[in-house]
Amino acid sequence: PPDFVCLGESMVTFLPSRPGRLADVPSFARAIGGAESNVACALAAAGHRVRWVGRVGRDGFGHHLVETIGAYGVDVTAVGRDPHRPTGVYFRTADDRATEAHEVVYYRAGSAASAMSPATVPYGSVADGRVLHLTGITAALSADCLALVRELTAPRPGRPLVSFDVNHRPALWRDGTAPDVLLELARRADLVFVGADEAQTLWGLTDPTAIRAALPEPGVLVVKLGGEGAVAFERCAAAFPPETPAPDTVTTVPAPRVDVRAPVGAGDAFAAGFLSATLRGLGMTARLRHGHLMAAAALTVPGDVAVPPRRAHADRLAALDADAWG
Ligand code: KDG
Repeated sequence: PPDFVCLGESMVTFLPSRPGRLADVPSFARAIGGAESNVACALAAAGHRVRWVGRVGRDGFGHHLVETIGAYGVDVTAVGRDPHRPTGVYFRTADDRATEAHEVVYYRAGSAASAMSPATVPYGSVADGRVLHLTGITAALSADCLALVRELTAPRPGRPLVSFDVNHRPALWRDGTAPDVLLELARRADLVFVGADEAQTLWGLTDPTAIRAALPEPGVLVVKLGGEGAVAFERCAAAFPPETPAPDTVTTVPAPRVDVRAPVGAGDAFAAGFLSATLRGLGMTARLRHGHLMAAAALTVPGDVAVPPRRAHADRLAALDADAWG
């Protein structure tokens, strides 16, 4: 069985040949995207056994995604192929550092992945890993996809550890339900990643302690503070007497300074570094550092997925003393 199962929609991504408005860009290069498969590729590159579960069309783009993600060493045997619906694609601007000019255009409504549901995704293909990684993107794709994420996050005996990245994508949530749905799902997970910027947009909360107060259930909550770093709340062993809320250990680790080429994919890389270090049983500071190191690799390439540092190299960097970490 795999260490990790990552479930979600992957898309062919078109990276513009130059910065500027999409209306002005003359050509695009094909790449791959999809938050969960980005995490899967990074985890495979870090040496883990990983399966990506998704659904693609029986078309050239679907074949390309499956082949490319498979070439990272990710198990793609459980990916569904839909004979009737297309593989999703998306375009985004190159100078997409949260500027006014930033544009993301999805062509994914009615995609093959939007037909993922408790009926089309066998529970056994998703639940046999040690960790199941999901994101809030899947919940936004269709009612069926939301039902699937609800099923996979429902408490049940033998459930793998559920990791949930809130991943709020405003363009996918037109009906105003994102704040409630994403909070509901995050509260059912064991490990949650959220950006302070997302928490601000969704719930009007930026202070990590306030975010933790709104999301007390997950054993671990990681709040990402952009270029500043990240803070993790980890619930300590059960408190006594049992009605006393278990206290948290709080760990803050600054992010290394890097020359950002494109921020897309950095959150996924962070999650992969953190998850990898978690499975290796590393302490919280090291888990956050491995998250930052993977993110740094993704930030410095134009596409979503970077070649991460080798494990031994990352371990040496993560072990540097606090001075090196700002
Ligand atoms: O995290 C990166 C993703 O946002 C990108 O790969 C595309 O999955 C994607 C999405 O839905 O935005």
